[in-house]
Amino acid sequence: MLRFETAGESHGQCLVATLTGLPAGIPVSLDFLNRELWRRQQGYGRGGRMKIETDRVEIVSGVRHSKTIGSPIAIIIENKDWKNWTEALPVEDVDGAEDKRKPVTRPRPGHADLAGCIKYNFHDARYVLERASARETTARVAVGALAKTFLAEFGVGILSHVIGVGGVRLERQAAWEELVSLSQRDEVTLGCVDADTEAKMKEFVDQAYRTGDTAGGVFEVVAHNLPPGLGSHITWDTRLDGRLAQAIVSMQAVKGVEIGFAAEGAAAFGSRVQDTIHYNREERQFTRGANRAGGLEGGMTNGQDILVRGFLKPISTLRRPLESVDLATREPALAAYERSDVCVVPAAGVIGESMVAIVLAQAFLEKFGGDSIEETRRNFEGYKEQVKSF
Ligand code: EPS
Repeated sequence: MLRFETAGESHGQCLVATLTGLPAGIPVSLDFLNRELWRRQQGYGRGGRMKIETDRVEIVSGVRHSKTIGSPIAIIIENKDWKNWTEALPVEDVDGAEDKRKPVTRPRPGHADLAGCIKYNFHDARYVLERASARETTARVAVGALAKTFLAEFGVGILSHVIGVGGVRLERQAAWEELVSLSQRDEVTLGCVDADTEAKMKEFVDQAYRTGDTAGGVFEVVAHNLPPGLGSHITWDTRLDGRLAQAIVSMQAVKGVEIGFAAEGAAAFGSRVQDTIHYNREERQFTRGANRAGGLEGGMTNGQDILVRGFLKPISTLRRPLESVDLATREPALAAYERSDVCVVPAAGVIGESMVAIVLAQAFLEKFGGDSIEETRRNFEGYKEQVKSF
């Protein structure tokens, strides 16, 4: 079973991730992992923190001579900002530490602050926000990059693009090649494949900047070249659609998820929604009339591209703060503001890719298993033969 965990706080020493269950023999490129971390840091609307950090992985176990060795992989990503927080967040209490705290007593509507304080019996939201922060997603992206590396061995690619910012929507489908070239860009604006739409998205973000507000949006993750039959229809918790939905909604600020054209489908007649089935005799292959199901039927991959969309609410830390209550005085007060991003939809797309990659790598290993990449490959090739001669 492939599993991962993250630890680390936004202004602590570092972020940590462990990934257990990858087969031995997968070639690992630190350049690729770091490039993925770089992609997560980009986008028009990112805040001051991204000017401080240059995220880079340090792998401390599980990879030797550029290959996985089967043992748990442990990753560390340094927080450069930690040097500004060593006195405010010491591990060991020392004399005078109390005065150096940076308490947050005016919870931000929409953030974890208030619920977390009530739950953990804190009267200062500092510890809650330190862990709830989307800084944690740096560790997810590092793990996701390893999952992508594993899947790439079998020709599977996972990329994303931004299809909505505020009220602006991309009105067409993007081709896989467009996502590939988007991912290779060295400058990221809003991660949209269409220049005119992206310009309108930028205007929306500018408006948020001008008014001390924030902007949400929608990203789409596409998983390309998957074999049919990952996941299963037989039990609720093996259904791949459910597992992908959980992975996407677990991301900070994501409030909704859509697989395929779910919202459109709910408003249309059934005859217009299902992807008709055809057979190409020459290629001896089943083909489909469309991909409205987003590559998943009955909780299994059907061989078409997986399409998963995440709906991101606007970030809850506002420069022009909303009404709240001071936890100490219980008097009305404006919510806390230190600094924040204005829009993070392109970064969320990269995180979404990582979450999808991790879930698909899990499903892949459930089906094909293997302690070494050679063993996984043999099992995979055997299944491919079976599918071909079906
Ligand atoms: C983030 C780092 C954070 C925020 C953001 C994501 O840094 P800081 O809190 O020091 O500004 O920029 O986190 C949030 C949006 C949030 O609500 O906590 C990052 O590395 O992505």
